[in-house]
Amino acid sequence: MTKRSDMCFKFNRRDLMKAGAATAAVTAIGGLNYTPVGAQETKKVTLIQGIQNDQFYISMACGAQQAANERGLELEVQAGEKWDASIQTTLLNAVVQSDPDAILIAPNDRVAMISPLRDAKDAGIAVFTVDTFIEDDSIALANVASDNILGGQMAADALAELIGETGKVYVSNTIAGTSTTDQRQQGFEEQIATYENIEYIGNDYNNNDPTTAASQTSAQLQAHPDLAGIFGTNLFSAQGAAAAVKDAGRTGEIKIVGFDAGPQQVADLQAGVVDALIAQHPYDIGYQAVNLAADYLLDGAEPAEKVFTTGYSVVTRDNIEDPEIARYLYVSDCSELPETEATPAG
Ligand code: T6T
Repeated sequence: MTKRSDMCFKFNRRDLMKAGAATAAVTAIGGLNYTPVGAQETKKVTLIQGIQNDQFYISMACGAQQAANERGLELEVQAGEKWDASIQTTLLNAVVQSDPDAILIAPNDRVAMISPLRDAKDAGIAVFTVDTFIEDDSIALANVASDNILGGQMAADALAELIGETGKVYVSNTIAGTSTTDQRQQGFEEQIATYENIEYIGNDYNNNDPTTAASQTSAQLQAHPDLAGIFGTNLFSAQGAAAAVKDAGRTGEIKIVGFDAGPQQVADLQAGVVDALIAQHPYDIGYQAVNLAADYLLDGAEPAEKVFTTGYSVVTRDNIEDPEIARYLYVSDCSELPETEATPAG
């Protein structure tokens, strides 16, 4: 089977978005809905994001909506207000009650979300994980995500280069048990250990809260006045680290590599507080995951692989104006997507 990631799609995202979702032939007569013989009912897919108000997941939802429009699926998007497995379990259970045909979810914890997702699968719902995964690969039909160990390694190499391969480095991480950020830290630690003149002083967990990330980073700056570099493992960690360095008046002196490419991160990069961003391709994750769900729901085709990996773009002040880079900056609303031709997946 040809994987979607192997195919090139040329389209204008915004025009297609405006075209709206294709609908199945459901007719209302006398207040009753019925589906004519031979017509297929519209399949319903619910995307459960990792958390609300995170431009990574907003961009992912734009790609998911685009694919839903193209494939004639109904898409609903849900998210909890905090990164918390118990809040997400309550939300997931409510979504299961609403009986969608498929659920796409970024699980908040690699272990705690196994059992609620098994219940969803047992209820007859097709489950796909996007971004994060769970430690049981018998539940989701596939995971669509970045290669997060690789991303952590890329961050280590970028930071090593920025600090001239010498000095102390620190990691601001989110919440242990989050598969993506666990793997980014792992990749970073493995790779940074290959630089003999770099000392890794360890990490803090900031509970996915930029204010906590900022105060923890400030404390590390006090404890290690000779700190050379910082890796923020996601959007909120990187934002918090940048705020602390700016506050300490040490912009440019301490190098920061941030994962993700939200608007505040881009502003920090342009202001010289952050030096490189490892941008994921969340639009492509959403686009590809909905297409996999459509293949399964509409054509009965199971995914050819268990894991589909999307790409990265390393964003710096030197390349940020390049349209091939700029199109991967995250958006707060789908209307902000560039008018350029897009090549989803990769
Ligand atoms: O980095 C992304 C995502 O990949 C991760 O799983 C959680 O944090 C983000 O959503 C950014 O805030």
